[in-house]
Amino acid sequence: KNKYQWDDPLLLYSQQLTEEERILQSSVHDFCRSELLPQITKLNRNEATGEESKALLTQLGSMGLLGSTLPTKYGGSGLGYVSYGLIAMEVEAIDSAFRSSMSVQSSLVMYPIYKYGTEKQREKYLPLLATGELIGCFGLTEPNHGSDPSRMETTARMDGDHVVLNGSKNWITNSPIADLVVVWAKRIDIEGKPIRGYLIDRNELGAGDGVLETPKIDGKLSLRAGVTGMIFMDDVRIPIDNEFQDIQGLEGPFSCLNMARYGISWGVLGSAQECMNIALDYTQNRNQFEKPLASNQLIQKKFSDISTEITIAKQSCLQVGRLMENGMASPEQISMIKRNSCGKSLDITRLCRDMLGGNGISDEYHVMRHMMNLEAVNTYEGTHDIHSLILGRAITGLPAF
Ligand code: TGC
Ligand code: FAD
Repeated sequence: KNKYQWDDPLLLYSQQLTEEERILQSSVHDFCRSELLPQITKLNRNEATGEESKALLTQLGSMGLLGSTLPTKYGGSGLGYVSYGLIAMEVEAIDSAFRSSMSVQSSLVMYPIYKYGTEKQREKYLPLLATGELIGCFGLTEPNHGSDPSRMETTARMDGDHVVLNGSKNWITNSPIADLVVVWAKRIDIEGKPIRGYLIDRNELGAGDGVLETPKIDGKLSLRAGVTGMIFMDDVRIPIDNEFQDIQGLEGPFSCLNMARYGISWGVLGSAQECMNIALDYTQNRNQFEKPLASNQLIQKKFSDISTEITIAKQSCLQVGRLMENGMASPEQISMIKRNSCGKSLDITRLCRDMLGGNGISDEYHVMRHMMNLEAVNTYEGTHDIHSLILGRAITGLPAF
């Protein structure tokens, strides 16, 4: 009889990863435990400042974790999508805000510059983004338009060889500390598919180039170890070269979101696995009614459910990652795993919080911090229900938006 490995039930780690992927996963795991874990409770308790968030990105950059799928020529690490997923999982096992910062920099800023920028922009920005010397953000969501970005109100107006941007964006990860702002706006002179992407280099805006403000949003009860803000643009004037070429309409932002949603699908399983491990240790060591909590049937059923969901979810992420590496993945497959991983992981963190009893509400045990983080992760990059509707449209052929 083959021995069951409760910590790798379907032998994903031992049999389905390449040697390089296993080594990478193990080294990122060690880095996260030694460098990131010791910071997290204090950062979360006090809400991270901009300076602290910048320092985190420099740390991630020093390990080659920013833009890791991009070619080494541009400062990337030339890794495959499964490796990217494993990195996201290890980082998010510490905190979703850390993974968020990494996702935005890699998938929502470096990726569009790599895919849609000019060669000059790639050479100028990507290596500095890869080290964390420059920080970027991605502005799609607006105060009046979250799930329905096609109705965005931000405009782009041509002015000779420049573009003038007006509008506001809301809930933007890292906007308060961003040097580069990727922003999506509607060209008022174009009918049909007017949405275009723009790269605002904050350090190059001069006195007559309008006003760009990116205030921080205070008082978050989720992702407190990262900074989130707004973007206000009042006649912000940038060269037309900073409009992304060869991409029109919503396909522009959504092609970036595919990458980030995929990373989230792996990432949240890191949070779920971490909470399971903490709850397992806790219930094996805490006695009530003169026996370990873990010896009760109700507790064991919870662990069976949790382990099954995490294991099946990891397999689905691995399959989509391999399809991406072979150029065969569809956006709906990514919607399926983003929705499943986030919803299930959120439920798992709640169950784990419960198993820790009163101690579960203390930040020293980490579980409730993960639970609160996943409320935001379940909402951003397309809410759980929006991904249901994307899948529903693909199944029935009928859009329900
Ligand atoms: P729809 O008609 O479906 O599509 C419009 C055009 O876009 C194309 N498209 C895609 N292309 C590539 N990948 C995808 N996933 C795509 N989805 C759609 C589509 O083919 C079409 O192209 P074309 O050439 O025909 O024009 O557009 P819709 O307006 O009906 O879309 C509806 C819906 C609900 C699917 C969409 O709006 C949606 O996904 N809403 C959710 C919004 C969202 O995800 N926002 C995320 C903001 S960024 C963020 O949250 C970052 S958090 C970062 C962090 O901290 O980690
Ligand atoms: P709404 O669209 O108003 O939705 C509210 C509720 O209504 C949800 O439950 C939704 O599922 C439901 N709903 C909406 N439409 C329908 C429908 N047709 N049928 C049924 N139910 C529906 N955005 C960026 O552009 N860049 C970022 O970096 C970024 N970072 C973020 C960081 C954080 C911490 C958070 C919280 C958000 C971030 N976002 C970012 C924004 C995020 O993508 C949006 O919050 C998300 O897309 C949902 O939009 P909304 O908040 O406007 O909610």
